[in-house]
Amino acid sequence: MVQSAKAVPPIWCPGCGDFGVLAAVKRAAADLKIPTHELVLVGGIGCSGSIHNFLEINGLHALHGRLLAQAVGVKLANPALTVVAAGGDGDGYAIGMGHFMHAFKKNASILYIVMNNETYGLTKGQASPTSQIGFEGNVEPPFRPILTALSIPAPNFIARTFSGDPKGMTAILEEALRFNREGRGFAFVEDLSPCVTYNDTYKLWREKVLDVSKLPDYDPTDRKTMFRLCYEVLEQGRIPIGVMHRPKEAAREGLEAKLLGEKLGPARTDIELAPNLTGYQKLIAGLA
Ligand SMILES: Cc1ncc(C[n+]2csc(CCOP(=O)(O)OP(=O)(O)O)c2C)c(N)n1
Ligand code: SF4
Ligand SMILES: [Mg+2]
Repeated sequence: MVQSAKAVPPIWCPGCGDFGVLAAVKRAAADLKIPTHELVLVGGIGCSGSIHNFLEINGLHALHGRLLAQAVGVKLANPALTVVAAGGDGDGYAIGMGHFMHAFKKNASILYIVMNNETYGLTKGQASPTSQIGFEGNVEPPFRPILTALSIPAPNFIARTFSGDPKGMTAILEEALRFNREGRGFAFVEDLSPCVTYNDTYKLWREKVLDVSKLPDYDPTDRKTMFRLCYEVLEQGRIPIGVMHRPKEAAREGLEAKLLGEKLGPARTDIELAPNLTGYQKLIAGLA
């Protein structure tokens, strides 16, 4: 399933916020000198999920809402790979919500980028779990992914970026990828990525974003403080961006190290079938 592919030109609408993510991923991978054959991008289903087609790396187009399970699988099969999962708010916070929550506690060293445009872009602009009340008849309050992320006590890297600030996004993606490559665990970066066709929020978000690192109490090593700060910023009608959690300890806390230790992983291990053959035959016979 995983294949190296030539990049094709993006098919996104001109001005789509996802272009910012594409440029920042390219820049961050180049700055960190990640060899392209060591980089795997698992895309979700949605406009955002086609991002791997526009990069000359290994790509996998996952099922809708299942990209995290597949990305964790790739990482466990070969922990030497740098694995990025990327998809939309519909993909991650609706059908994929169960996987989203568990990804924090599993803590595999992969980067998950959610391109949040507060709508289902690919299927033509319906309300998503992050849509504001009133958008396309939505009557439900929007889900707040950063607060959920901060409420799960695991040593993850958590941040939010804005496609209108490509420099800031690149710096954060670089830090997230470094965190992964040191085997420290799961990195979640939500990018505010306007859908210029169905929900053009560029102007509004430019006015509302607030970099939490500028606040007096800012301490990304302390979840309680960051939860309170982000909550307060949201209550003021502003949108917090920046690094929201950066674990103090530099330990290798990733799931892959806990399960495999120093082993190379099944994708790089010769598997001998002979010792397991009798057990396998018994299993098959039992199913007959
Ligand atoms: C199992 C399944 N259910 C529904 C769909 C239809 N579908 C395709 S993309 C999508 C939502 C896309 O929204 P989002 O994930 O926010 O991505 P965006 O297009 O906004 O980047 C839906 C519901 C599908 N492809 N598969
Ligand atoms: S429909 Fe929206 S999310 Fe999809 S490519 Fe166009 S601007 Fe981007
Ligand atoms: Mg979306």
